Amino acid sequence: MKRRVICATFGLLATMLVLPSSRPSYAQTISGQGFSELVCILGVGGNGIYGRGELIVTVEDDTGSTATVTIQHGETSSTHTVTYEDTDVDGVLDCGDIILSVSR
Ligand SMILES: [Ca+2]
Repeated sequence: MKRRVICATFGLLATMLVLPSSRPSYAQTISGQGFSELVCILGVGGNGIYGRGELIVTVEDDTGSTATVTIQHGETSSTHTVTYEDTDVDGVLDCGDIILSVSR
C-alpha cells in the first residue's frame, strides 16, 4: 500500500512537471480517476484543506454525494463540482469513494 502511494505520488508529480505551460494546468484537466487518486494520496476526508508540497486541495459543501473542490497547484487553481458514490456510506468524500463526475 505504501509503495503504491509513493508510486502514485511520483506519477502525479511527473504528470505535473511534463505538462507544457500553454496547456491547462493539471488541476484544470483532472479526470475522475486522477481525482480519485488525489483523494487517497492527500487523505481527503470531507470538508477541509489537504495538501502536500505545492498541491493543495480544499473541500467545501460536502453533502455525501456532491462536493465543491478547489485544487491549487503552485500559483494556478481551479474549482470543480465533484459528484461521487459514497461507497463506505460515511457521508463524506474520502479514499475509496467512486468519483462519478468532475466539472470543468
Ligand atoms: Ca465516503
